[in-house]
Amino acid sequence: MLNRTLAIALALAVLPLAGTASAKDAKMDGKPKLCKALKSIDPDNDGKLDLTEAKKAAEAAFDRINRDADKTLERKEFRGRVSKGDVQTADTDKDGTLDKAEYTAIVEKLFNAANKDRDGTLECKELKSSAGRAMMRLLRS
Ligand SMILES: [Ca+2]
Ligand SMILES: [Ca+2]
Ligand SMILES: [Ca+2]
Repeated sequence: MLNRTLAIALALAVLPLAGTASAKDAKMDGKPKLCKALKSIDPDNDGKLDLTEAKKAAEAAFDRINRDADKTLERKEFRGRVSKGDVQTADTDKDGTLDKAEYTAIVEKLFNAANKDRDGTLECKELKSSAGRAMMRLLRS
């Protein structure tokens, strides 16, 4: 009698474990893997970043790092974030500062450089390329 009770108890203990295992398997497929870099700037959470999202993040970053709240980023505001070459190319009025249009133009350029498969979006792998990482630096707050 005691053995039979024990057997039932064991069976009951094992059952939920089996259920958990199959639920875990079902979770494996589905959404594309999200990378950490993407999480904060991908509002629709689809695992990829399109140019509209990148530009929006760039404009938000511009406002946050533009500490004196004028219309431009001075060198001390964009220092360490934008490479010297990118500043030279983007600073079309050659005043040594970047306005919002110039800042987002750099983001667009780096976006296109990183988007190797030309599908309109950046996936995690592309974000990890050197152009992708350079772009992410401009989107960070
Ligand atoms: Ca400024
Ligand atoms: Ca300028
Ligand atoms: Ca892509």
